[in-house]
Amino acid sequence: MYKMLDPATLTVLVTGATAGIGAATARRFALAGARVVATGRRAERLIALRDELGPRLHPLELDVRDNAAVVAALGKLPAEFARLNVVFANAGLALGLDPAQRASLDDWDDMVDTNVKGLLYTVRAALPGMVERGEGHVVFTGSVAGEYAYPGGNAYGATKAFVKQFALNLVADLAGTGVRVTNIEPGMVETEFSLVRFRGDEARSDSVYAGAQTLSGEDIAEQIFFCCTTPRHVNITRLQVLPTSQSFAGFNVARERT
Ligand code: NDP
Ligand code: 8X3
Repeated sequence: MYKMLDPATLTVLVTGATAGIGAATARRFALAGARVVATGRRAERLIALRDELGPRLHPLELDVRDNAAVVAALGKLPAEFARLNVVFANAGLALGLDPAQRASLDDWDDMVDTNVKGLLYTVRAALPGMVERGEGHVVFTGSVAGEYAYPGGNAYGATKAFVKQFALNLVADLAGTGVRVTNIEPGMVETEFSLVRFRGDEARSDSVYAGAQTLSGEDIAEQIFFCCTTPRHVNITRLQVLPTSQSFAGFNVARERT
């Protein structure tokens, strides 16, 4: 019988655990017996998760864009949560869908600060401990948007392309350390993602998912749980997960009017 890791032996940090994929992943691990440090900016949602899942979940209000806060928070985790085995750097967002020439530079800054720099801060703060202990797992939420271009994807897709390449370069750096790296690359997942992208416009957000059989946060959480509980000699470096109903549309050609 193939032997998976016992989730009860794992301590998991999840950034962006207040909604969507992160919340589902925090639940998946905690319900399987892992200790979970759940982070995000919305403290009341973290407290609700702790109330739901019990003391196995440690709520930690944290904005990943603030490196000093990330370093301080990870440096003073309670002893039972301090030895992280899994760091899921998931916090991220898309803002807007305008073409580059009309996109907001503030939105681009925010996406780079969160999806790129916040992810780097999280990893840099957590990595030395895992390398020292000779075992650990870094997991990112990349995206199909880091691989395939679409109109309006501009800076968002580029942040996810960064995540993909950073993950691969981490695999190179960490060879022989016992630390694994996985970039999970979802397609369409129905979360608060589009509500954030369209600044709370519910009708526009709903229209993204209308009539489509989407993935849920739970679908992605299950794949992450699988990647993290495979035996330690197995490293799933990239995993692209689409709804069965989603595919790629190919090239578009702008034509002169005849
Ligand atoms: P949600 O909007 O549902 O969740 C995003 C999470 O990120 C929230 O918990 C939010 O918490 C957190 N977050 C955002 N900014 C910060 C910040 N500065 N500091 C800390 N936490 C932050 O979206 P998803 O669950 O869909 O998104 C999770 C990840 O998945 C993102 O990286 C996204 O790019 C990626 N992804 C999503 C896909 C989709 O179709 N939904 C597909 C592919 C990838 P809070 O606001 O409380 O801080
Ligand atoms: C989220 C998927 O296609 O909306 O990363 O960019 S997409």
